[in-house]
Amino acid sequence: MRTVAEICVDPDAATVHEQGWQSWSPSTGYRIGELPHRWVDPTHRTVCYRAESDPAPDVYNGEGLLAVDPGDGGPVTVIAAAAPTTEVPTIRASYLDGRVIVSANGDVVVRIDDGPSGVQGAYARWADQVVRDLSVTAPEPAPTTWCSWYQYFTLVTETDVDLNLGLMKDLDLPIDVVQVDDGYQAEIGDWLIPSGRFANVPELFKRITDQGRRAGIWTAPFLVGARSKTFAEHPDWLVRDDDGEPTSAGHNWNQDLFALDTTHPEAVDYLRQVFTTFSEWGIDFHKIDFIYAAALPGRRHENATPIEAYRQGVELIRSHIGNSHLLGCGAPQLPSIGLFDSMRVSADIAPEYQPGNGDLSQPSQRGAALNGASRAFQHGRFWINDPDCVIARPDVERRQEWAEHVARFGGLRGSSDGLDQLDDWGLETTRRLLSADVAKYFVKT
Ligand code: 9PG
Repeated sequence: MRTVAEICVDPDAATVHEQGWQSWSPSTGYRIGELPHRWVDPTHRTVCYRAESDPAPDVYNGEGLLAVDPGDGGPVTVIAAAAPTTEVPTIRASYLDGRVIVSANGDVVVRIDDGPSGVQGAYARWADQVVRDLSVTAPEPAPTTWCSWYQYFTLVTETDVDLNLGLMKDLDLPIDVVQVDDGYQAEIGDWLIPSGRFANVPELFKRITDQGRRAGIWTAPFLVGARSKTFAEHPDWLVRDDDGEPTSAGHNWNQDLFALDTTHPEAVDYLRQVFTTFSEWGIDFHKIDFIYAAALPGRRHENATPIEAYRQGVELIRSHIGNSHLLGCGAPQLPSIGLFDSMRVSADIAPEYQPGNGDLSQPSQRGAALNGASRAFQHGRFWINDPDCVIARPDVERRQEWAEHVARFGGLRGSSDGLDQLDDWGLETTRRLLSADVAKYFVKT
């Protein structure tokens, strides 16, 4: 780490803004002395934060991006990765004797910004510069979706999807894409083998497209679960530690997770087979999730940096899905610039306002809203922001607040209730949020 900036601040009014590594990493501003949001359970460090970055609890930490508002009316300082799609330095900040001292472990730019709209404005002007430098084309408005996750979770059945397909027709809801989430597949890594709850996955997608809607699917393409057939049959496809053991990609679904080596020719061939098959099934909307896995440090078949391996993996998927819509999730944010149509910018929404264990990377309205606001500047620049789905059924705590958040920050508009669960308010709110002309929400400075 070397010092890259020393900023004089008013300690009673200054704020330090952190931007986390990936979709679910808490990102927000703090008053000096306020402790930043961190993992509670260490397994979430790999799944929801940056595995290789371990800041002390009282040190502010941005992954490739951090901003300081001095609180005295002076300019905002933005410290950012100099080449955000190549190298994402860890940036740390601490307060000492009237100054915020910022250090980084790689190349950064330091921008002194005295333009309007505070930290969001300063971030937006930095992002404008990034997309100009990288020639990133402005995103198109995203289609509206219905997603199976936030009602049915992993227990979703083919019948559940059919029920909702019928209801969205009867209710005449403006849903472009029906996106089947986690649960259709036998295991994490075995994407072409159906779970016992689905009789015929391609036939289900055909019923979706026959109704005039687009078919969407969830995968975690760079994860391999310890229970999967892929893990048992192809241990050589995994990213490995220096000691030759498969690198941990964390733990979820009651099993250990590992990372697919996106530079291994056979793994590449497997991904080609999976996504080509999906295209044959008529799928043209892809939510690719837990994709931080491809950017974990470790040994790979080819001598690629983790970010190179990550981008190769996403570009490979892109090359097999034609003009389909690509939504990233659990995705390192800066390494994803220029690769996605839309991007989850937050932790998951949940019917609960507070996260169960207090960790804001975990499902909760509070955590989801936190990042949706602090990452608003990305919307319309890097991609369409996905603030996560609308859930509007009566058992959702503070549901009006969540609807207001999506109305304000939502680029991607999705519904994720069982449509039979909605009361009048829930249905009208869902209809209103899905009907909005979202292009007008693009933030411009
Ligand atoms: C499917 C879900 C949904 C959801 C995604 C993602 O262990 N974790 O910390 C953890 C974080 C997020 C998460 C699951 C687990 O949710 O964001 O929309 O697709 O996967 O499993």
